[in-house]
Amino acid sequence: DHNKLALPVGTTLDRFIMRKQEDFPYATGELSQLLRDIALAAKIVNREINRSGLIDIAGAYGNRNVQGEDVQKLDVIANIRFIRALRNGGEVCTIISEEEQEMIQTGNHQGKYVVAIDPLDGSSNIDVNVSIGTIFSIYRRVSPTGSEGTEQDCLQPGTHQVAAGYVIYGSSTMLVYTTGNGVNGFTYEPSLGEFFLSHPNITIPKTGSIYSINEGISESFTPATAAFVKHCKDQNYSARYIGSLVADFHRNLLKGGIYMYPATKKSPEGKLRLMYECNTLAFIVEQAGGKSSNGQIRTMEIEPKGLHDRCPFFIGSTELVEKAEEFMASEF
Ligand code: AHM
Ligand code: MG
Repeated sequence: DHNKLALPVGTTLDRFIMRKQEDFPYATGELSQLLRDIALAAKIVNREINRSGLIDIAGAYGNRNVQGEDVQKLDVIANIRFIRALRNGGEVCTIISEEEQEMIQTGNHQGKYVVAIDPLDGSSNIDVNVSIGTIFSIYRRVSPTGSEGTEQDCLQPGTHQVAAGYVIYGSSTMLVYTTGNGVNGFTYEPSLGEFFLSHPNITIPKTGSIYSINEGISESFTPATAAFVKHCKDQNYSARYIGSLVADFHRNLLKGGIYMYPATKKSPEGKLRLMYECNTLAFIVEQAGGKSSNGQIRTMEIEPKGLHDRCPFFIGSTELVEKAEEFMASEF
């Protein structure tokens, strides 16, 4: 059965998506098309990011470039690029974006999918040449096709995701995604304009010795969070915190570790967003053999109430997340 054979390193993303589709005999190819649309937008955004230092495109919103046009921030540009790609691709009826308060209707009433996206996460890192990322989740709409997507289509729990992924614009650009059948990573070769399979079947180590949390705000940690961080130090774990979620997650995924953005006094629900940050990475980490929760409830089982809900976030190697949950149990 050739479909079940692992595809070799070096397979292009397009070919990989095509071959994976063959594993589902009745697949119509719409999800495959949608993944290709996202990959194309990622290439465009990657190009803009790489040029940002040169053409001052990263200037403050409202600046003017040499042509006298308004210069837009990269997160605004990324938002425009991804929305355009999803609208033109035709498979998506509705988009949730970190950049926009309301649902975005694409006008594709036949589109069967809903996408939740943070087009460019870690924007405070752009100006200082630190890795940034795009984070996306794909859901099947629940309302019938033929009209706009509804709030019900958008507010589905993470367990309903059909695909999830991120792009990391780092020392190299990578796209990592899952359709619920393991996690695969593709590295971008800019001179060829292609993503190539470089990290087949990613699995996260069962445990690790890295903890990632913003300790600058430790004064506002709850006692349980503070106790768990103390535990990490007692174990002599390394502290690693870039402040760019995708980059911090990606490192811990490959090396093992735990990333935390807990509830704080200032933000009792934490900082990160359920729909296009936490659920996305939760699906990926579980597919890689790891774990994600709010300290008690599995992230993907949290019922979303609003498009931009936040939740406390503990994600990474299974043993470390379970240890964190033991500490957090005193708070629930
Ligand atoms: P952003 O969406 O405004 O870019 O913020 C999200 C970022 C994440 O990338 C990162 O994990 C987190 O905020 C860092 O927050 P903090 O600076 O509070 O540690
Ligand atoms: Mg963000």
